[in-house]
Amino acid sequence: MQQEKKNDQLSDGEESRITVREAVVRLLRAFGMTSLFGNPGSTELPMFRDFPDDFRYVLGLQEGTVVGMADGYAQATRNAALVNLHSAAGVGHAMGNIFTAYKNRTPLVITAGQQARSILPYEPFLFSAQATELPKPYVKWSCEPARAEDVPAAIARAYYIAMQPPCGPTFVSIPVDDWDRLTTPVEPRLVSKSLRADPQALAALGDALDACERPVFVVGAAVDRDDAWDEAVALAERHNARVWVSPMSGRCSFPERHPLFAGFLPANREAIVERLAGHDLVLSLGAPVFTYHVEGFGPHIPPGATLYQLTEDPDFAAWTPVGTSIVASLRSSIADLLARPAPNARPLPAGREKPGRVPAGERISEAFLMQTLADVRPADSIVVEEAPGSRPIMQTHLPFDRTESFYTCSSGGLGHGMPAAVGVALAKRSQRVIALIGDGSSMYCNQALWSAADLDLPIVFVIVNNGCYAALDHFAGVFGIERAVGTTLAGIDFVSLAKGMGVAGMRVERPDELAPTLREALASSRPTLIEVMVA
Ligand SMILES: Cc1ncc(C[n+]2csc(CCOP(=O)(O)OP(=O)(O)O)c2C)c(N)n1
Repeated sequence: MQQEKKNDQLSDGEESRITVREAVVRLLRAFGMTSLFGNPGSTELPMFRDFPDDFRYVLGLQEGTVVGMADGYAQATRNAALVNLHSAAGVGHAMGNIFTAYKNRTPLVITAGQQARSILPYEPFLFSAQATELPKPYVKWSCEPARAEDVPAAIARAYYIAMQPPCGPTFVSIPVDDWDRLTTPVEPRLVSKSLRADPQALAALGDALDACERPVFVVGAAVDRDDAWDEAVALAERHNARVWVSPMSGRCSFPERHPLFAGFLPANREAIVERLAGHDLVLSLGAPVFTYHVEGFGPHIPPGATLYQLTEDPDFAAWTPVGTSIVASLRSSIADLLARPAPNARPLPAGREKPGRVPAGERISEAFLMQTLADVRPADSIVVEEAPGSRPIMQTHLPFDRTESFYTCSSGGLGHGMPAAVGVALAKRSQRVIALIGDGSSMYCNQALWSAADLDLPIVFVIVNNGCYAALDHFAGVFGIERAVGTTLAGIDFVSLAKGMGVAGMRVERPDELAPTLREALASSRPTLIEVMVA
């Protein structure tokens, strides 16, 4: 009797049943996720048995590269990107860039293959034990649905969670036999994302801003990510506040040639307090307070200053050690602050000192390289950077002053920049993308070169070849180490490497060759790698 009832229920809506694959394809289409970044294996093949004509498979030749490309694409399109990885080993390879996507707050829906449900008890070849645990804690949500029928609903949930600020990667492990099972379609829904600030808390911040005498702002990646660039500039101008960039910010969130721009905060507690000294109010916009790279002691902000933090990230708010945190969307909160009556005018504070012109010299210096890039790059070009030792020099000589013009990883995990440049270029076909990469960093996910050639993306890869891990040699001093081991990497021929991957390669050794070579590469319709031998 009970069995009969169950069968009746199962037949309910039978006529509307479709395969799990079809239900997932419909959802992905509705979410605008028709580019699939992947590297396939046997456990993933049935996912796209009949690959839809309106979908694009973006092949990466190693899973770190796959996730890095998806990260760049998601950031540049402001929508979650879809990733498909091979069961356990593929997820393992991807882990470094999953960590980075988590720190970048990049929305990704990551699917991974799993062995067929019926053979899971027998430890089958290529299966993933505890599949949902493997990417933790660097995914916001992880699931292997209990039934094949539940896969589409899991994909929908993964998408909404990935897109909810703070955005980030989510993970769905899918047994290979699920795709041909029948299920009922899942309708896409509107899940609103904006977090409006508590009006009382925001009014208190507004009052404090109006009443203070020497305000300073610290901007983080979330300003650019939340499309709050214009609002942040307007708020700084209204209060004549100096503006620093938070340590290790992954995006450019304030025009670096603006008279109020002060510079980049180092990831060091005492040095931050020193830079912010003399201000009576510190307003952190879309940034952690603060990201430290070295041990430090004493206060986190200068004595006498009050800190306010406006962040979309409840976790940032929770671990911030001092002051008042308001969890809310950046753009709407800053707009609300701008809607208040204008405060009394304050004097314009001193801006950042302009760097002098760098002479060409006998050999190419990193400063000369950055200056030349600033001279020749198109105004609307985008730079994706992963050149750790060169970064302070870039910050001095290669300024950015537009929204969505600069990307780097917020995690410090190398292997993001090269593939992220491919993802950004795929999303922004009308703009030039320059990947500025250290020689050491370029070796972590250099399969990205092949993808750039495969996708015919005219990216200019600039390899800063100093023959070593300079950042580590510098950092050794923090620990009182005179000579670090394992930091020399001479003997790599980057031009041959590029050519082997289908990318044009050129080497530049003389300062006078630099600008013409960069111009030629920027004019090319194909990807080019320029190996710059720096002193
Ligand atoms: C995945 C990963 N492995 C190792 C490191 C440690 N690390 C930090 S900087 C660096 C050197 C990078 O070398 P390169 O790209 O040549 O830049 P340079 O330091 O010479 O400017 C290394 C190995 C890291 N950050 N991430």
